[in-house]
This record gives sequence, C-alpha cells and structure tokens, in this order.
Amino acid sequence: MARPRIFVTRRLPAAVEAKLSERFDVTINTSDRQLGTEDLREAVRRFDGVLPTVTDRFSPETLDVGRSHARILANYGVGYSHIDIASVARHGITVTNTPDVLSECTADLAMTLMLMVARRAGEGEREIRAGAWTGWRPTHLVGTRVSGKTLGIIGFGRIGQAVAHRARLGFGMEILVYNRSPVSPGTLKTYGATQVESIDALLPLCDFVSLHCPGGAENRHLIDGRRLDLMRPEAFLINTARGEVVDEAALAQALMFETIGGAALDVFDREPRINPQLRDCDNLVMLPHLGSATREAREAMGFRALDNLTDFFAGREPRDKVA
Ligand code: 8YV
Repeated sequence: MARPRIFVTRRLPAAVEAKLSERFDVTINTSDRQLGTEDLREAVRRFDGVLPTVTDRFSPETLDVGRSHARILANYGVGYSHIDIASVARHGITVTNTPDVLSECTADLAMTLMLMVARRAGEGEREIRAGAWTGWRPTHLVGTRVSGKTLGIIGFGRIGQAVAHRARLGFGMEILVYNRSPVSPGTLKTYGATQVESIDALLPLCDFVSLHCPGGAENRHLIDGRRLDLMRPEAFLINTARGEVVDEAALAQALMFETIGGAALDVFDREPRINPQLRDCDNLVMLPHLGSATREAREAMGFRALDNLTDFFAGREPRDKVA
C-alpha cells in the first residue's frame, strides 16, 4: 500500500524529519520560509496530511479547497488558534496538537521572563552592549524582588501548573489562579494555590500576572485597557500564551504611562511584526516566541506529531485529537 503523503510546513529537528520520512512519503518546505494562503491551500489539496506550525494560518478560505483534501492537520505545538476549528469540522478534517512535552520548557521560559523584567535584565544587557555602563552604584537599575511575592496565573492547565510549581517551590510565591472551570481541591493543594472567581478579582491582588490560557477569538484582548488598569501600579504582566490575548496598544499605553511596573512578552499579535509602540518601552522584555525552543522539547513535539499521524493513518484515534 502506498505510504500516506505528508506535507511538512517548516524544517523540523533532523531526527524528527528522518523518522517522518521512514514512515511517510514526506515533502518538506525546505526553504523554511513562512507559507502563504495559496501554498497552504495547495498543501491541503494535494496531500493526505499536513504537519503545520503556529506560522500557518488555516482560515476558512484556506481550508475550502474542494472535495479532495488532506484528512489531518497534525499541528506541531500545543496551541492551535491559527486553525479555524469550525471549518475543519465542516470539512471532516482531524486536528491534533502536541501537549505535555513542552510544558516544562515553556514554564521555564515564563520564569525567565518574570525574572528578566523584575530584575531589569534586558535593560542591563542593552546598557552593556551600548557601551553605556559607567560602573556599580547603589541606585543603578534597581529592580523588584520576586521571591515571596504573589503570582496570579490565568489558565491553570499543564503549563500554568508547571509555572506554579516553580514559583511556589523555587521562589516561595503565593499562587492565585483564575481558570474557566473549577480546579480540583487536590490540584490546588499540590501547588498551595487559591482559585479566584474572576480575572477582575484576581488582577488587583497580584505582583505578577502570567498568562497560560489558549488564544483565539474567545480570548482576544482578554487583557485590555480596563483590566490593565486593575493591575497594581508596580505589577508585571508576563505573556507566553498567545499574542492576541493582550491588547498591545493598551499595554504600550500602560507601560509608557507606568500604570503597571512592566511586562514581558514571548508572543505577539501579528508576530513576527512588532507593534512599534512596544519597541519604545524600556520596562518591557521581548523574546521571539521561544517558549518551547529547547532541543529536548522541539524533538519531543515532533515525535508526538509523528505518533498522531501514525495512529491516524493506522485507523486509530490519535491521542492528541483536538478536533
Ligand atoms: C511552539 C507554542 O513552538 O506550542 C505552542 O503552542 O506556542 C510554541 O511553543 C509553536 O506553537 C510551534 O508551532
């Protein structure tokens, strides 16, 4: 029997590409450039399955390619707000993601950002590289203590819990969580966490707020100007979730007028384009979507997508089916 034909939209770790090619008839976008709507339509039209990433937008238009089309989008990544779920359902396309294997590394990056912004690490690095450091002095780049402070976590799934673990055990932080559904008492106890009933009630209580909810239309601008105003004037916002969750124009205002202490972003609304207002904010740390960017996580994500494809084409339900 002919092996299923799979289109891979970006270069993947070498070990993953090798294994994929052993099992499937694989075509890889070896240019590794972001694909446009027409390229993606072509992939959906011509292949049995597509292995996409966060940079591939599957809009209703992209997915509407006629009768013959790919049967699975095995997404490389846990978030899938770049895929229009109503359309995949309409076309009978299965979607899988890669949870678990990136939770620890993404949580590590959230902690990196929290420490960087509170301790002004970005500003310090920029100062040294600009040749502007004039020497030690007691009042130089004084930041904010992290240990023992209150951390609010919005979205208490796997990554949110991994952040709570680090913050609680490593930094003795008090953990408050907001989650759409109730978190079990056992889980809250594991992290010494308290669930707060609304985001509006959570924000005024926190020194740090870290976002770990999904993106997509439902959570677009979940953190808007009104909610930024509910944060303490010295509090920090951390976003390793999705860019659209934060209203970037409102955030830039809050940073410029110092109505919050600072922010640290790993994700952006129109990444890789950066809202120019954000670039001017010194009290902002920005990283280029590095949440899962470790050798270990990126390989494990690839093998997880491979397992999902293998199960699907063997007629089994993939373990990470999300649609
Ligand atoms: C991934 C991420 O690297 O998994 C996610 O949802 O945000 C990143 O860590 C990226 O999405 C790959 O598609």
